Amino acid sequence: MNHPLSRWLTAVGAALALGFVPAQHALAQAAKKAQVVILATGGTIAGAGASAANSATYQAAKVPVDKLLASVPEIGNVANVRGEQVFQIASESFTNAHLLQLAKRVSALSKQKDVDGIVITHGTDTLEETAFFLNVTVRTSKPIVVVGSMRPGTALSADGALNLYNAVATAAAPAAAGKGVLVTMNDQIHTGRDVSKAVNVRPDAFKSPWGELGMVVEGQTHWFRAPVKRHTVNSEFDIDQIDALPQVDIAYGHGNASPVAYQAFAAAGAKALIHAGTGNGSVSKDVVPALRELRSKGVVIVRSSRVGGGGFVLRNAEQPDDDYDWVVAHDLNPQKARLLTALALTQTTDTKQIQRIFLEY
Ligand code: DAS
Repeated sequence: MNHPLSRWLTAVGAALALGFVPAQHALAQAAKKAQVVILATGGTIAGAGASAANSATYQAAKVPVDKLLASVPEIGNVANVRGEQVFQIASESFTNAHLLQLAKRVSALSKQKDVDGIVITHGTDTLEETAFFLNVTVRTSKPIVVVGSMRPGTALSADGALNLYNAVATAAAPAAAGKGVLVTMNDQIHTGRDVSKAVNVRPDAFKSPWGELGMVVEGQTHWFRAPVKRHTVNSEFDIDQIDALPQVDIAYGHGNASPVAYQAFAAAGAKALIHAGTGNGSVSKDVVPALRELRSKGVVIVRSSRVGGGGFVLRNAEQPDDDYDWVVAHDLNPQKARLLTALALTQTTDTKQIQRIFLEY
């Protein structure tokens, strides 16, 4: 039994018996798994409540990213992941500075050869804004998935763990590439462009007025639609070239409306105002003169609608936008219109160009 071949066979037999070959197989498998980076920013998905019954009373932005990843070990089955704690805040407190910093980090990571996909864990309150902003400013076709949760991990039937697993599975899915920034919530895959938080206390909170793109079930993505508006690699905006956003504010349309809020925002330096109008973005006759005067002073006026849920603001329908030189937000809600207007103003103050941008993104 001293022959070299017999010694090799003995070694192989021992290796099989001790499981080393599966380890080599496992190494080969790991090498095939996508490399996904998880950027944590806070929110309920990192929240903690006092008891399991606290599904709505809790503190957001408590659990650090390493604990978040450790709480869902199954994500290691769908990708090789590593985490970064970018912020630890409730997302209602996001500022333009947070948005720019996060987008620049996403952009930098997307350029790394050892990064195949990026997941951002985020509070749900402004999740749609971040997803929309990344969709228009990060020039990559690699999957970027924004995810949150409606219940903290400490609650009965918490949704964060599966939402996170689904987000990683989607970021690791080759089919997710080139579809722009995605949002995975409640087993659904939404485009960051359309999705909005429509319910404030249920796991099925996120809706897209034109429908979700697909679903992710047991780690597999299933697609039924693809975005048609410009995004990521087809965008004229590049976060690497943007270091500040002009101030744009939003004022709500309602009965008994007054122009005071619009005038105050403009006096405080707003370069544009988003009117979150009733119905088709309509403007009260008591507000129109003030908006026309602000427009004459160079403030860009954008009509959006407070209605949400589908449809879009029609130009020159109930308001003579051409005469007033106003812009319509088309189907974008006020909070997304604020971001697109700010981005447009980094490049132009020409309202015809700004209107084009609203129709293309
Ligand atoms: N305050 C909410 C936020 O951080 C909690 C959440 O729903 O994530 O957006």
